[in-house]
Amino acid sequence: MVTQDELNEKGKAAVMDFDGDVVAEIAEECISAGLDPIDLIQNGFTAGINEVGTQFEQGSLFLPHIIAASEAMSAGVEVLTPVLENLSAQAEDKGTVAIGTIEGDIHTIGKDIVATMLKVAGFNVIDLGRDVPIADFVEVVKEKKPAIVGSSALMTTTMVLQLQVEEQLKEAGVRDTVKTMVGGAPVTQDWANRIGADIYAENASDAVVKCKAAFE
Ligand code: HCB
Repeated sequence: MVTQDELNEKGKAAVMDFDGDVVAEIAEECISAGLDPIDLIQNGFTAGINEVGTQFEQGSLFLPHIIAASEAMSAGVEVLTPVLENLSAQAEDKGTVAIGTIEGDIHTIGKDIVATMLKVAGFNVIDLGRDVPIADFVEVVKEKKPAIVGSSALMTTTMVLQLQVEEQLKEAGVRDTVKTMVGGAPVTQDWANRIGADIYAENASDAVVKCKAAFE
């Protein structure tokens, strides 16, 4: 019987091989072996895509490789999503979180994982999508009154727009009605402190823990 660590290693390798069919098979294996899909996403698939990102940065891989790796990862996440949604149906209602990838940024994988994990934990999630105009973050706070509004930024160039979310919420007079959460690879606790965001989440598990704490 395969162990979680072995499966995670296989998942990482398959993402790095850009092989969506094998990634999907590994996801199926996870379900049939009764292993943890969240562990596989975080410590298998995500580890693989981060390694591809590192090799891209070092110049040994190129953009088509990143596209292929993200498609391979998505094939696995797609297989695991119904299992995760089933878990979310069993969780008690914890309140509403709106989340989106910020204006100018089309990276969705991390935001989608955070959204799925929050659903699994019992939050009602409003997914704003990607490349979300700052005005839409403000609008959703006014209209839907979520307890938390989260933004995801994967680039140093788009991360700066998280400050705009803070400022435009203040200008609209609704900053005090909501907690803000920021995340994404270049985002840090220090950045969150500097812009006045309430929550910094390093990864999806951290987002769940901190969103739960915000409701207590
Ligand atoms: Co993209 N890309 N990319 N990319 N990409 C990065 C982000 C670079 C760092 C790669 C590099 O240079 N080393 C880089 C950004 C550099 C910078 O900071 N300036 C980069 C670049 C430059 C670009 C393009 C401009 C490339 C080009 O066209 N020349 C272009 C961007 C266009 C645009 O957005 N306008 C681009 C495109 C792409 C895709 C489309 C090929 C693909 C995205 C596919 C998709 O998302 N549907 C992609 C990918 C996959 C990456 C890397 C390799 C991986 C990102 C990822 O999915 N990680 C990334 C390198 C890297 O980050 N290491 C690279 C896995 C997820 C699970 O991690 O950090 O997103 P995560 O999310 C975590 C965590 O941060 C937290 O929880 C998540 C789950 O644990 N979290 C939150 C995330 N959001 C949160 C929000 C919250 O409120 C709370 C917590």
